[in-house]
Amino acid sequence: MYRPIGITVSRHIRDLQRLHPEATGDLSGLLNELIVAAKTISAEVNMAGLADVLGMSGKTNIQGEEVQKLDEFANNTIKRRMARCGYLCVMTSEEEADIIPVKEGYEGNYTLAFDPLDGSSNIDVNVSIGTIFSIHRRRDFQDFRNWRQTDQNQGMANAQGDEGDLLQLGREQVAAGYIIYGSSTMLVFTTGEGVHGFTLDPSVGEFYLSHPNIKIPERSKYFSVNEGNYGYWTEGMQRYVDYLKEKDKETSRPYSSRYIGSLVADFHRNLISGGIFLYPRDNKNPAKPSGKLRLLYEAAPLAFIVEEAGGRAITDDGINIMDIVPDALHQRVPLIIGSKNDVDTVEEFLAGKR
Ligand code: FDP
Repeated sequence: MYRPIGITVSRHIRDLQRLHPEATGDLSGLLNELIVAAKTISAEVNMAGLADVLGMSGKTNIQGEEVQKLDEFANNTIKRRMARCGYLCVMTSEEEADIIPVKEGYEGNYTLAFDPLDGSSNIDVNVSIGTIFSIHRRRDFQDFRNWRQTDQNQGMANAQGDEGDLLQLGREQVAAGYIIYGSSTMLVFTTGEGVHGFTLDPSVGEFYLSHPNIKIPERSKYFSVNEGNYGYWTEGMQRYVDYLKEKDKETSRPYSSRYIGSLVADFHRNLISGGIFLYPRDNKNPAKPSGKLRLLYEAAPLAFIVEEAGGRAITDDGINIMDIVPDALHQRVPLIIGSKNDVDTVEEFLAGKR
């Protein structure tokens, strides 16, 4: 069978590295290891109905949610592979209460925050789910690099990273991305040089560049929100969603509603076709006054991607997601993310200007 000669993701990563003559290759190595973990998870997800991997694991995670077997598999796959990859100093997972140390002797220059399998409630019903990741430099990046290049026996008492290395601004990310396990498996990521998408060819086990330099349309006609929560929203949010449903030819209203309930899948569709995703704060659950989605594992990495693609990500009080200083590993934030003009409009409603 004829196959076009595609650009593999590893070649693309090498090409990106060439743009930075000072690069050591560590970030490239880290991304490549993560991609191996993603392929392993993808293979397992594809077998979900056949192998005994559906259903609950019998455990509960830090969020108080029941852990599915596939969640646990994805978490362990990433954790075990990345703990010995040699490029990380500390990790955090949406599924674990505390920081995850790396294997002693394998400490490196970066940190990793990951949501191993986002959209877990969709696992058993064959709906797209995904893995999200966010990478920062350790805080003492330069000292650590110098130390490694010179005398390794002096100066750095502890090469392991700590919670402070993980609680950094979204704006400080050096890479972020997601793998969506959908009708095909796709990897979408940015290192701050545009957003690029790769599709997995399962017959050769390789990701090929299929969506170079993704740009999100400036204005869309789709909105994604769990409207079941309407009665719990602020008045500004209710008025905005009412506005989207009004008829007006000039602004292409009413918008169409598209909500999968799997953040990666909703985000991916909006990134490619245009759209706005909203998970605002609500007064349904007093224990979650800041909305549902997690800053480190969901909001910040997707905000980096959407900004690189020309879109915006804010909270429902107008704060840029990338500028929030995290105060806890599992911090939740209200999230409004998507096409630039749509985010501008909802911002006006929430600020009471409309
Ligand atoms: P899930 O609970 O299935 O894991 O953050 C988790 C998440 O899914 C997102 O992927 C999704 O966008 C959102 O929660 C769905 O929440 P609702 O069920 O409240 O709409």
